[in-house]
Amino acid sequence: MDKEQIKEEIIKKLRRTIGVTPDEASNEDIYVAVSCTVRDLVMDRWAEANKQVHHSGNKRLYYLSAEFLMGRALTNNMINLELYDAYRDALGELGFDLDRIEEQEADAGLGNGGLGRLAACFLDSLSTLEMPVTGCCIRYEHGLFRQLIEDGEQHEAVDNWLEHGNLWEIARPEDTVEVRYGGHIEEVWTDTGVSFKHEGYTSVVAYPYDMPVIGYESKMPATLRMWQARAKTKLDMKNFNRGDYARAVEESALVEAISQVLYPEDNHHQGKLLRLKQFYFFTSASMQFLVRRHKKFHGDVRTLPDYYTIQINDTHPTLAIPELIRILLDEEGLSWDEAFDIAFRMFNYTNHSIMREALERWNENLLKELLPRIHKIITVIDQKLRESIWQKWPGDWSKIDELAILNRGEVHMANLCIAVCGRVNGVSQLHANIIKTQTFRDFYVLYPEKFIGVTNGITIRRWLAKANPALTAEIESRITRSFLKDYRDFEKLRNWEGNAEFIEAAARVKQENKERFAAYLEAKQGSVIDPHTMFDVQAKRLHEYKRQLLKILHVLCLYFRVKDNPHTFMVPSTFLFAAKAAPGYYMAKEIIRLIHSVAWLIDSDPAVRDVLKVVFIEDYNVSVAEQLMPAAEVSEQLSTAGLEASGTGNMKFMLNGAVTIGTMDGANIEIYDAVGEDDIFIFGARAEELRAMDRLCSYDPRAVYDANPELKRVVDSLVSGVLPVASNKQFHDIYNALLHYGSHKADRYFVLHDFASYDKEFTKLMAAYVDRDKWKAMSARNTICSGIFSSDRTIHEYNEMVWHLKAIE
Ligand code: 26W
Repeated sequence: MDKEQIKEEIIKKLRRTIGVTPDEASNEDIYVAVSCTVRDLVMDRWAEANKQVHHSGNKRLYYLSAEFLMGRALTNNMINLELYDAYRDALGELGFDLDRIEEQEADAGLGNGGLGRLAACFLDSLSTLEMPVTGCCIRYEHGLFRQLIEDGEQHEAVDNWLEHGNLWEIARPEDTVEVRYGGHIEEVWTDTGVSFKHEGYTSVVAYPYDMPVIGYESKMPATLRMWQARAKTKLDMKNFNRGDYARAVEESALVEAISQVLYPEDNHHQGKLLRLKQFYFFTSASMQFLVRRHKKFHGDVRTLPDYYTIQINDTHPTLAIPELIRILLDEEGLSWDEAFDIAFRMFNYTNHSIMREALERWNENLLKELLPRIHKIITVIDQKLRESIWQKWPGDWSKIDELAILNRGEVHMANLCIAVCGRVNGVSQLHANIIKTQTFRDFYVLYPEKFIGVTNGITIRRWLAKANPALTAEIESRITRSFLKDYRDFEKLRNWEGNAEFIEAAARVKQENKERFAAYLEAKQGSVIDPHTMFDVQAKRLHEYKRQLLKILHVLCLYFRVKDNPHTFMVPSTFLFAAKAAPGYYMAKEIIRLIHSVAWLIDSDPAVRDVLKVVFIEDYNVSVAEQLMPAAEVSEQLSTAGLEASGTGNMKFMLNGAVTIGTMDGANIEIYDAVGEDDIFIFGARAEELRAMDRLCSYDPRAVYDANPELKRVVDSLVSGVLPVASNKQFHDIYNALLHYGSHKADRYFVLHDFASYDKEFTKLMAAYVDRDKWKAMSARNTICSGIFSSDRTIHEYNEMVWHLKAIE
């Protein structure tokens, strides 16, 4: 389509779908009309592609994930259809600004953080690589909460992303399935053996909506299938007729609660019944649908593994395994051996966190009561696993204790995954090694061939072409646009390494992006920042292991230095924080409060506020990240070594030319390998050092504190009264977490330990920053070396090692 055709189509949609003329249309009307025209184009390709997969018998990936953090669709789709410029011009001629139109769309915030955003990037890459995939998740009525800051504290408001409807989804009533909970299992004996009858259950309707996700110039859009929970009958007429209206709708409300809301805990497992219902809900629906579709096109369930491969995104969708086995046994009449064999060939599992509190374990009785048949199947898998453990380590009960699925009244989901899945992967090289040598050490002895590492990636369509069009233009004018389709072409940028013109051009773009971001932030929340200061950014979920605390304590340290000595060397800096804390995570919320307190302290001090500024960016989400990444100059990646599985924000910053200051953790290590020691700032203890300290209980934070007067002053200020706080509430709990508790538990995340090392490296970073030519070259080199972090490369590796899909011709 060209500009004129686009104008025509938009006007037609305005008239026919909305009933307004262009001169009467609001931004929202235009958003709807424009989206409909883009959707039409996506739909055409989607229909063709799905038909081709069904008939060609190409293998399809089912990517099961409790979260898909999609963000907005409209302009991303335009870019991937290579129609962005045409649309922008067409709209301009109609008197509309595409940037304003874009803002009409609510973010699809169906995820917490890294795991959910990774799933979204994967769909874009899979489609770009023309590989067939269906992502399966829950259609949460409310995604991740909106963050409000009042008096420096986080409050939560409900996310209403569906309020104005969702143009990107299509209901598929014909694919509705039923999911059953509770009840009991009757054994029925016949001549041919035993079969099982589920009785007394409660059923929930799983109602699907599909969203097409189109990659760059793709003929194979991905499908995101979102399941909504519905009651079989909305209204219980018996109660209604008796006049009991509340009771009449009560049951349906209870049922529909299943897809009401995304749980906001990240990296922290709590065994809530509703959450277990959610997980079974979408995995059961997805497996029933998969089997149904397979039978429709290919007949025999025994050939399932030839047509489908399934990826389990962390353990949340684990119940898909016993659910598929249940369908094969109870509904398709296969034997245990046949059903197991099929499951063993279809499932794979990605681990995303080694934090103890992230490992999912469910109370066995809870699971048994909610899902009696699934429990029974898990018992049989557990039995099989125990047999292989016993064979490997005869007589060693401690191994069984550690590796069994059912143990001490709990169901260990990771163990179930590893027992059944063909491949188990970590998400960075370090993380894959930790999994093999620590977290799942004995499993690695039992099944060495299963364990692999596939380093995460990010889609360069969204995180470069969409977020940073100016930098994209500079790159494209040198190496053409082909890298958007073929990630290997990004390497051509290496020829521009050290090229003064490219370096200057990238620096000019960075400055413009900083200015645009400053304007954006002022409009968004009234914060005024100076685009001529250094933009230093830490943006990620708030978690103690990510150590936002280390950063803010260091800012306090800088504050005291400037205050004591106005001539101290200091790069005028803006420290930007963006982070949501889980609503029930007290320490994380305290850290948000502290960041605001330090911001106020500096703002109120004329001696310091011209060189230092702290701003907390409210309500961080995908769309905010798209504005932020291109403007960042310093990327803060401070996690305690060994605890950040990969990180993907680190890659987004690098791609956009920010220089990393970070620990040797997760993918930071691979960023270091890619860019080389001169263009990154590495600090802090290594993972092995910290492990040794943990093992020997040799870390003494108080000794660190006593030995460093500057650090002591900073820590003391948490409780001394110098920090401005609402209602006189100081920061005793943070202070105590650093110094007190039983000695072995104080400063669990080694903040004080790494403080001096961070400070030293930050000083080096500031020296590099003022050497303008040097810094610009560093920044450009970070972009140039970031090609391996394309999620297209990640998908390529999964495909070689795990899925073996064929691209559609
Ligand atoms: C059950 C509670 C719970 C909820 C979410 C446990 C664990 C999670 C996620 C797996 C946490 C998560 O998002 N992990 C992040 O995954 C990213 C993608 O692989 C990595 O880049 C991050 O390092 C990792 O923290």
